[in-house]
Amino acid sequence: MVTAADAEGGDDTIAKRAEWLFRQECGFVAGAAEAARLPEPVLPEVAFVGRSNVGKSTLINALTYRKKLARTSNTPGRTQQINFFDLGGRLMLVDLPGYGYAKVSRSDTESWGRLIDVYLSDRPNLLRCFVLVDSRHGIKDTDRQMIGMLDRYHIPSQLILTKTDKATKAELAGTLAAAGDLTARSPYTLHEVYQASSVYTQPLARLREEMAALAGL
Ligand SMILES: Nc1nc2c(ncn2[C@@H]2O[C@H](COP(=O)(O)OP(=O)(O)O)[C@@H](O)[C@H]2O)c(=O)[nH]1
Ligand SMILES: [Mg+2]
Repeated sequence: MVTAADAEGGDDTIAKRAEWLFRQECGFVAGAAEAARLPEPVLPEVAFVGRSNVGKSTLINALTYRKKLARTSNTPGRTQQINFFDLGGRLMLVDLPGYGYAKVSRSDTESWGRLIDVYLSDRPNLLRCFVLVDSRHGIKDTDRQMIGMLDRYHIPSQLILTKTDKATKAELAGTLAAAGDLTARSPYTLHEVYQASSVYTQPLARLREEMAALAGL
């Protein structure tokens, strides 16, 4: 097998390995709207979750240097399925359906809960769930509920503040403070809080390194 180190001429830093990993082929594997359609839990897996429109699809595209891998949309609340993307046969990237969209019906909210519940309750290969929060809007009750759910399932979570290019300094500082409070209180949430933007993508390198490490590279 060609390893990341080989591909990079033996230059074996985590930064290089992460860069290598995220430039590997990445393909859509499955879209599961029901538990029966979930792919086998074979690869190490990381999931992305957050309120509708928070920038999940945009982040997955930016991380993988692609434009249209995960569908981005201006119409929130549409993707009610769990989408799986295989990155180089090393890591599964999982786009969970967004929550907290006001116009979604109660029955849709319930089916969202059931699907997420089934997925989170029985996914031994799920190594981390990244919870995305809009850096302008701060942490909402639905985000706290999501973190609470991940805690109950003992799934390590980590916050990513999105759209930092659009936030004022005061908004970002407020969201960072709230994020600090939350991570201090939530037993399964890592303390490091990431920032992400589709405009200033340099900080994404750190996030890729974290995921490459989870993939065992
Ligand atoms: N300026 C800016 N816009 C963003 C960023 N991330 C996402 N968006 C926009 O926010 C909207 C929702 O993004 P999308 O990725 O579809 O959100 P999702 O519903 O969480 O998957 C789209 O119009 C994106 O172009 C960002 O970092 N900066
Ligand atoms: Mg999306």
